[in-house]
Parts: sequence; structure tokens; C-alpha cells
Amino acid sequence: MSDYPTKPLKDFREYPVGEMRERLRQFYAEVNRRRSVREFSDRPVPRDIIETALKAAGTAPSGANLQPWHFVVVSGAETKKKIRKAAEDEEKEFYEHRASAEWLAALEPLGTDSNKPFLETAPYLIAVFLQKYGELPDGRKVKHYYPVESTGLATGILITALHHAGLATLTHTPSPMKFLNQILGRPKSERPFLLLVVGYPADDARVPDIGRKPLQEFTSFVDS
Ligand code: IYR
Repeated sequence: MSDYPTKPLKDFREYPVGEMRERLRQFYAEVNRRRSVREFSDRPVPRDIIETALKAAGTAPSGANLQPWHFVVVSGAETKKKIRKAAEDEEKEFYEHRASAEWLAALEPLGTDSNKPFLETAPYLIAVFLQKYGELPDGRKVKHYYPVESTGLATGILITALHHAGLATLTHTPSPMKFLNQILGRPKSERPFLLLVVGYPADDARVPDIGRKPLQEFTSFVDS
């Protein structure tokens, strides 16, 4: 055993199995209502709501607990406009040239195109960056482990927390999105992971009529 300090696991809670089932039933029902939304209202959302959701994201497990992520919360009109312009330029290239016919066919049910008005309408854009390595104040580099997996886990918790709070999100991945480093002044040790659009849905928001795979299709059990 190492000599690092430990403390008792006092916050763990066990529930009777019946209660476990009921809690999970409710949790599943709640997360199953989550939909990616592409039509946002400009209604404001208090900043402390976003801060608490980010604290929840920051509880994610990470490689060697190095927490290799950084979140930039954008609410200013000027920066949102710059991001929209840069994202739409990339998306135009994507839809008109870069995307394969197969990729465009896969996107068909989502009805997406290169027009991204929500990048200016929604009250918040949260740019998620993964830190390829850490940087100490003296300039030395700290190796990060599993930054992609860790940042993915943190982002999943963030999306779930915002949904739990009654907000809509869209995971947006303009590709390439290196422009986010430049617009947001992030160092080259950080790679843009995704752009999360956050706010209330527009009053008349519609979503694609698509569904989720049943459990049997994405799970197998090995009991032997
Ligand atoms: N980035 C583009 C295309 C796109 C790609 C995937 I994979 C999606 O699930 C949805 C869209 C866009 O945002 O339109």
C-alpha cells in the first residue's frame, strides 16, 4: 500500500433492492426524456445553474484523477457571433465537399445543414476542451492519461446535469474546430472536444422522430 492519506468512505449510500429499483426506474424515465435540441429560445438562464452543472461534470472519474478538461462558458453576443461564423464556414465545407455520401445519408434523418442559428440564439455555448497534457506554473508538462475518455465522461455528466435541471442541450461538433482555441484563447495543450449549446428549447421546437436501440441490441450478458 502507498503512504498517501486515505479517509473512510462515509458518503456511500446503500438502498434496499426495492428502493434501488424504484430510484433507477425514475432515473431512467428522466434521462430517457432527453433529446438533442436544435431550436433554442433566447430566454436567459442564471449563471449559477451553469456553474453547479459544471461542478457536477467535474466529479467525473478521470485517468490518475488528473481531471484533464477545461470548460469555457460563452454568453457574450460578440464571441457567440464569431463562433457561429467560424463553425458555419467549416460546416459549409463539410456539407458541400468533405462529407461522404454515406455520412450525409446517415445525417439525413436529423435534418441538419450548415446553418447554425442556435449558436447565437442560445444563452450559453460551453466549449469543452481536453487537455492533452497539464502545464505546471513553472512551465513543466504533466502527462495526462485517458484524456479523451475522461473528458467524455465529464461531458456526459454535464449533459445529464443540465437535463436534470430542465435545460436543453445540443452536442455540436463542427469539424475541424481548432478555431475554438483561437477565438477563446486556449493553449495548444488543449484540444476542442465539443461545443455544448445550452438553453431552453424554442416554444415550437421540433425534434427528429428517431428512437433508441432496445437493451438486447446493445448489451450482452455472460453468466458462465
Ligand atoms: N457537424 C455537422 C454534421 C453532423 C455530424 C454528426 I456525426 C451529427 O450527429 C450531426 C451533425 C453539423 O453539426 O451539422
